[in-house]
Amino acid sequence: MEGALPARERVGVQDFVLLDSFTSETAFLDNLRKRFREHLIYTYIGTLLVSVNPYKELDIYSVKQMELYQGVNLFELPPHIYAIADNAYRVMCTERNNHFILISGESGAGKTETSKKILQYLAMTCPTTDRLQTVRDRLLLSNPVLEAFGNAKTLRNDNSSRFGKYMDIQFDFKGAPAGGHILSFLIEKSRVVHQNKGERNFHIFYQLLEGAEDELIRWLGLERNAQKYSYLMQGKCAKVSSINDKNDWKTVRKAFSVINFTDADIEHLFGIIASVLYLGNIQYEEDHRGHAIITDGAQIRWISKLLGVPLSILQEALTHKKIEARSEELLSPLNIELSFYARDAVAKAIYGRTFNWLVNKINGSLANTEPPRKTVIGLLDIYGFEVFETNGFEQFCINYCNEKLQQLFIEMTLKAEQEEYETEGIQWEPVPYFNNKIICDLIEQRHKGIISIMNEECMRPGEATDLSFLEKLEEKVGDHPYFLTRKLADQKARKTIDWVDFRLLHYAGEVTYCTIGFLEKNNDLLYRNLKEVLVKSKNYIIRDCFHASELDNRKRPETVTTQFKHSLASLMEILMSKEPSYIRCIKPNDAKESGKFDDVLVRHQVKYMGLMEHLRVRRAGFAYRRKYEVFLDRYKSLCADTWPKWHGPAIKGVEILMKSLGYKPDEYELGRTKLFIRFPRTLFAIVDAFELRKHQLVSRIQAKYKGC
Ligand code: AOV
Ligand code: MG
Repeated sequence: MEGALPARERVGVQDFVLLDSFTSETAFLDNLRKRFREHLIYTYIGTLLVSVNPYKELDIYSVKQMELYQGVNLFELPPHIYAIADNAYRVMCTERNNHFILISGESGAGKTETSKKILQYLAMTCPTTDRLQTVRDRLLLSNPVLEAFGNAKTLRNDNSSRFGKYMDIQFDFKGAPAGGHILSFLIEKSRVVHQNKGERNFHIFYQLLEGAEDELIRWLGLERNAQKYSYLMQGKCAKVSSINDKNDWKTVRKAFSVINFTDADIEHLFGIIASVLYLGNIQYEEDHRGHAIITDGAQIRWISKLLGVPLSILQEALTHKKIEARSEELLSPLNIELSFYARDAVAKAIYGRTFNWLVNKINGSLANTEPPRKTVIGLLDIYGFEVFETNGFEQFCINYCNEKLQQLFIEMTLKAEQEEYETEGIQWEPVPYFNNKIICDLIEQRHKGIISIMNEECMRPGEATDLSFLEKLEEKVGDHPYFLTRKLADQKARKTIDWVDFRLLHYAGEVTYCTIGFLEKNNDLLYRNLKEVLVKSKNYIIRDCFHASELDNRKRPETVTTQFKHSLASLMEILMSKEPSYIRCIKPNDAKESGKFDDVLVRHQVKYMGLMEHLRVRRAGFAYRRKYEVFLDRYKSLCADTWPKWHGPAIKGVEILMKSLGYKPDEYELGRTKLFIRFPRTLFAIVDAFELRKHQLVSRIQAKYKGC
């Protein structure tokens, strides 16, 4: 009888560090499985939190739970994302430094849900005033808007993030949320014009058709039936049982008003969304010279109205290309294929840029106008590693981004930690781990990496093709151990790789990429005359998004992967300067089912995330470390010999202090410049909680007297 088992047998341990046979992967998995069966989805490895997606609502996110975790030390309550958030918040308040919480895991593992719940926790539990209430609401409501425009149903996740998001929550000196800022990364705009079977376009299109007020629908000239729009029907699944588009529309609508959208903003914004739908329905036929002409003028008339561009010029731009010949501009008619290309390119461009406009607009409403010094907690929620039957340019970018985050994790935990023991002269048996830098280099190295090779091919318009790109790859990185093509493969692997594919051995598994479309998507060109039309649009969002300076031919725009590489590099810099907390999300099964724990799938994730290595380092290492001076300054009041002032060397003072605190010699080590404690005990917790309460009390008193 299961209920008769001792608690530890039944529910496992809440920190993997406490496992008896801690080095065995099987023991690790057993513990995770036991806990999952008991709906205990969170487990620590020291201060890192492992989360397994329950695929069902659990009663662990109530206001009561939030209150429970407030101001309580990490290990005093069952593992929870609230504990991680609270810990980051408390350290931020007491040490006045910046933090970030890195939430990672593959597609569908639960990153976005975790990030939303953490934001809710911080927004609900931090002190606030009436004025700050608005900031809090805006922070919370920015989520449904960005999800509506940036998430979509994929085969892996019904609410899959198709953009990367890094959000700074700014706190004032009282620890109250004072503002925020969002950085977004590379939205998957190809989804606007094409979806694979079983997938959808971005949620907002369906929400608009299902939920919008009759008046808006009429103004936009739309029909409510998604089947009428070609861009919405390629995946053949406009309706999804887990999604309520009508309700979601209501939330988005409410969010718009809180984020300060005017009626004009809404009209212009949805004018663009509707224009995308109309673009998708434009059809062409061939005239007797093989030139494309638009078959039905209804769509284009609506676009002309909604985007505020002259009909004839728009029509011309969707069927012609402007070319420069001897300082003269000529209009060359397009064939059907190129006209479709031009049509899709506009749809992608206006959607992608409108998304960026939206992020800026939200940032405007979250901007903190108060000058006092602020500290931040950053939340990173990106698109997770993904593998489909066919993987293209988008998966390449997404998986590259995940490689970079894994690299950051390794750099900041496994590598940095072990190097620190060495430099501090602490006795240490190195724990070997797989460093994925080799894959990051393969992708992003200057001149030699896949991105550089792709960019070089993009510089040869008219000559280069996706296949010539593949050949260049074979020539330049063909001997790399993590790269393979059909030509380079042995007999067995050859069967599984097509002639147009290349395969990368990512840290999270093999992915075979089909090169078709790589160059075009990397170039991301929009014909000049289409840009000219958009620059002159009367729709002010479009005008904000397309500047006349783009028409300057001398400037070659950066390719998509170059921009992405740069934005990831600056993200890494931002993160490296902050104190990290980690949440590693695990997907328990591929069927999105609750209660199902697929051993093979989970074991694979535990392996590639380096969780066993992390555990080994944690077990053998020290969870807490501080410079002697900092430690002494903070805790000297706890010992008569070091209070009020210690005059000798800091290391000596720390030694005396540690003894007086009752620590045994094997519980800590004294390094060259720092003190290392294996498992900091609740003593610090008491001190920390005391300090936080003191801090909050002082803030409240200050706030009270400020008004006098
Ligand atoms: P992801 O962000 O990691 O995938 P999500 O956070 O969107 O994954 O989670 C996928 C789905 O799992 C959600 O829509 C919920 O149905 C369910 N889920 C996740 N976490 C929880 C939880 N704590 N409690 C209940 N249900 C949960 V991706 O954005 O595709 O990489 O790109
Ligand atoms: Mg997500």
